[in-house]
This record gives sequence, structure tokens and C-alpha cells, in this order.
Amino acid sequence: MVNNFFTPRDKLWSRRQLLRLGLVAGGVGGVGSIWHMFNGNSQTMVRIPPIEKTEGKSKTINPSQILRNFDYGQIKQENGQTIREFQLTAGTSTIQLNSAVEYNIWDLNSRIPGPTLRAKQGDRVRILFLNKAGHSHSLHFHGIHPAEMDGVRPVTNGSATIYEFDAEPYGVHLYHCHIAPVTRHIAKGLYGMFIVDPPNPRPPADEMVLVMAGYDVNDDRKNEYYAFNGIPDYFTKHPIRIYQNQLIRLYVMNIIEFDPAVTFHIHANFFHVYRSGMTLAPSEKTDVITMGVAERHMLEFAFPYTGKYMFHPHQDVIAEHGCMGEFEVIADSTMNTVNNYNS
Ligand SMILES: [Cu+2]
Repeated sequence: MVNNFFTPRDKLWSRRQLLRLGLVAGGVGGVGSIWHMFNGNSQTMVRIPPIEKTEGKSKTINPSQILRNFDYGQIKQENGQTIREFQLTAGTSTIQLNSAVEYNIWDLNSRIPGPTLRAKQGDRVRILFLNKAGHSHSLHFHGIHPAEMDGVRPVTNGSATIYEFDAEPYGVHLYHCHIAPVTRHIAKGLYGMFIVDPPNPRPPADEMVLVMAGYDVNDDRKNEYYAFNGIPDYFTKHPIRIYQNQLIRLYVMNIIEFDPAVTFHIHANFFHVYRSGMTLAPSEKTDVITMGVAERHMLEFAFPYTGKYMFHPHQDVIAEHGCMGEFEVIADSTMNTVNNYNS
């Protein structure tokens, strides 16, 4: 069971150690934010391999950095409630889908997908949205909120708005532009994940985000390329390094327009499924989960053996067009790991 996950305390990464290494949220050089917490807990039991400094093909998008990067906002207290202020700016740029194809995108804070926003259930989130992307756009959040915060009204180019609501309920949600044609506004990059954590934090894990998306580069309403975290085939060339027996908590989302549904599959293992991230206990164990457009789940697993293992949708034509990646499971020789997650 998940709660039996255990790692010797003396090998834990303390916040002080991470600070010394410059790896706390906002770190640069391909490291990203590998530390996150809400309550000032002095311990985490998570082991994350050093992250390679990798160069994304794009000047602006590094899928490895997006992988473990969570935006917790600027925290304030107002009337006894925690406020998390986020700033999202829509812009335009280009990405290199392969050596031959460059594609004009709309991005949020210079990323596809946009920042993974994260709050705790009951926090108030305040999203300052600035539109510099040349057309009218908006941000529509999944979750519970009043109609005026539903983000379906256009925010014209050069203007800004504020979306504000209480983060509820806990789960793996998303946000995306809701201006017609929505297919185009999503397929060109205006979306991101919105994670609301339960009131009591989940057990420590190596947490990561994989967003599956498609690119329709010739406007034929079919995707020519697909990607995890923005860049096709990136995690095949740069496998995600994880430790053997480390509990992995994967937040996975399908935002592929034009294809009705895709699956997500990992090799040589099974995962626990927390549907929409809205439960504290898993509902099933499987190795292929199906997601319609905008569906997302929380998956937990640990690899008992070292080596490289693919992950991909089992619509293999989609995998073959860029939505493919690998985990590289490495032994942590410094640890005598006790972990009966897979037992
Ligand atoms: Cu839009």
C-alpha cells in the first residue's frame, strides 16, 4: 500500500540541502522546481535523480523542466484565508517540432503547456491574466466557481483580467482558452494543468506532470505531430530519470484535439489509478488508462527493476508521431531502500 512507502530518514533531501544546491522552486539550468510543499514540513521522503542539463529544441520550452515544475503562486493571507496569486501572460512564439518543421504557437508564460498551477483545497486563487497574444483569448478553469469566473468571455489583445475563486474540489483539473474556435486556441497551445491538493497532503512521492497534446500544422483538423510536455519525442531522447522503488506520482492529462480519445500506457509495470485525482484511495490497478479530450488522472507506481521503459498512448500511430517517452530507472547506490509499495 502507498502508505507503507518508506525511505531511511538520514538520506532525505532537506530543504536546507536543496537551498544549498540552488534547487528550490525557480531554480534554473534545467533543474526546475523539484521541491514543493505546503506546510513547512521539514522532511520529505522523495528521492529524485540529478536532472541533466538538457537543451530543448525550442528556445523556450524544456519538457524536462515542465515535468517537475509546480507554480504555487505568490502567497498572501487575507481575512484568514490563504490567497495564491498567479500571473499568466499569453504570448506568441515558435517551436521546432522536428529538424524541419517550425510552428507558430500561442503560449502562456512562454510555455506549452502553460504553468502547472497548484493550490490546496479551500485556498483562494487569483489569476492575473494578461493577453499579449495578438487575438482575443480567455482562461477557463475546470473546478467549481461562480459564472462570472468561468472564463468564456474574450479578453482582447493588450488587455488583462483577474479570475478569482476558491480552489475546490481537490483533484487534477485544467485550464484552457475558451474562445472560438476552441479547437484552434487549444491546439495552438493555450492550456495547462491546475492541481488542487486535498486538505491533508498526499504521501511524499516523486511527482511529475505529463501533458499529452497534438499539433495541427496544416489546419486540416488532424494532428500531424503529438507531444508530451510540448516537444515531440523529447522524452525518448531525454528519458525521465527516476529511482528504482521510488514512488512516482504522475499527473497525466490528455488535451489532444481532433482525436476522440487516447490511452496512456507504461511498459513492464502497472499503476494505481486515482480518477481525475479526486480520490484519496486508488480505484483500480492497470497498465493502460483511456482518456477522452481534457480527461486527466493521477497515477502512482514504482519500478522494481532498473532499465529503460517506454510510456506512450497505445494508439501507436499517435506514439509514432511524437507522443512517446521513456523512464530510465536507476539504482540509488547510496540507499538501502525499504519499500514494499509493490508487494
Ligand atoms: Cu484563445
